[in-house]
Amino acid sequence: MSTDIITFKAGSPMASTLRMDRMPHIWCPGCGIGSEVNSFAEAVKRSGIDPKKLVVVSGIGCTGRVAGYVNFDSMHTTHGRAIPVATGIKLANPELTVVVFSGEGDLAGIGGNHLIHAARRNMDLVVICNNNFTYGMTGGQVTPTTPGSAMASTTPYGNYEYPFSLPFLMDAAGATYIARWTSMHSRNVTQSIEEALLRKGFSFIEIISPCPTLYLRRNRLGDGVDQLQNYQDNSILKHGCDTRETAIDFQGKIVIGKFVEKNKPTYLEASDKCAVKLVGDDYQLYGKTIPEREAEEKAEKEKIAARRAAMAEEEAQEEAASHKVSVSAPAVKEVLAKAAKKAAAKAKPVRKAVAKAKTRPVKKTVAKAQPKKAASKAPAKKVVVKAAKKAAPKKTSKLNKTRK
Ligand SMILES: Cc1ncc(C[n+]2csc(CCOP(=O)(O)OP(=O)(O)O)c2C)c(N)n1
Ligand code: SF4
Ligand SMILES: [Mg+2]
Repeated sequence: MSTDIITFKAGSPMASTLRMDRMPHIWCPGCGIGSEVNSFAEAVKRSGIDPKKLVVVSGIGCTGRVAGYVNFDSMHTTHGRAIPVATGIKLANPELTVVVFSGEGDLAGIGGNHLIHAARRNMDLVVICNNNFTYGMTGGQVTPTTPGSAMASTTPYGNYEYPFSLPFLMDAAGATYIARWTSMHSRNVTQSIEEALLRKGFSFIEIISPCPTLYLRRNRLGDGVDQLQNYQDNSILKHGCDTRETAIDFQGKIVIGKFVEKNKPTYLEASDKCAVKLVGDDYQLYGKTIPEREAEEKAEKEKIAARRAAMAEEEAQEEAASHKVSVSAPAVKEVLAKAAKKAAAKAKPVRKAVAKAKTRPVKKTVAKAQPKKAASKAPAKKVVVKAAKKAAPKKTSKLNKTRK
């Protein structure tokens, strides 16, 4: 590997959360998985949890490769078995935060039974499901979420099966936190993952995502960017929405938001309670009584809160420092002053036109079109833009002349 690439990798802002020695990754251009991993890494950082106490488990598939790229303890398990492995890890060491990151085929197809039972038990896991409506890694077969009529390699005349709506399935099974976003909603994805990392119980986050290579191409839906535009145009934000209303039709509306957030005892809490009933307060799990474990948990929460507070303080200081530097450093000041002078000289004719437009015709238009109180800024803007455009061609033609 050339030194340039090594330096580039080491300097990446993702160097602490991704295994840079495994880069470049296998994901196709325009695939949504990469941006989801980015959101996940950001959420881990923002949450303040100890990365040494985090485990990521994936099944098989393109999404299943996530476990191999993140710089945390991780396991790439067999197809559909991410949830049982994650459950085992959580039960063996309840202090760990366990995240399952996998595809909808892996989680709701071959692993569907594990998914519903982990939700039913309120197992303390965060499940991130990349839903691209296809078995990406194996050539684009139909999955349990492929919308009706969509083409897949196994449904060449269009899908005639009834798809799952995963939020509805998870709600019916008992999940205590359910959210859905698309891979275009990176900030919301980060926020949901952060929330899920900091809560107890079974959290399910679905991310609708483009697979340009197998799903979009076969369905003639353009590339990844076209699909992000479709998400932008067709997403409907409905926090708390009844999950029965979250079905997705082929290229239809996509209801997004946080649908469910409720508390009930987790699997471990319920099993503790049962054990205490049987053997009394002396009951121990891995050599610790319940009050001892609770005290440890409280101490960990305090550490997390302290890390979050320190991060917030650091961010605030950075913000303040950036303002200070731009005002006080003399060299920067000089450069800014020069730039401002230059810009002012260049902008003169346009400014004049804008000023003219502002003083006369704008007022007239507003006065004619609307009563005084309701005068909107919109018509004024139009006139200003027109005036600016009038002035602009002069500038462009000069420029063209000099180029010639
Ligand atoms: C037991 C078993 N059956 C089938 C496969 C083949 N297989 C590998 S990945 C995959 C589909 C994965 O689809 P999904 O979970 O949606 O992930 P994506 O590739 O779309 O991210 C299948 C069927 C396998 N590896 N093991
Ligand atoms: S085949 Fe599809 S899901 Fe797999 S990496 Fe490529 S675009 Fe992503
Ligand atoms: Mg898939």
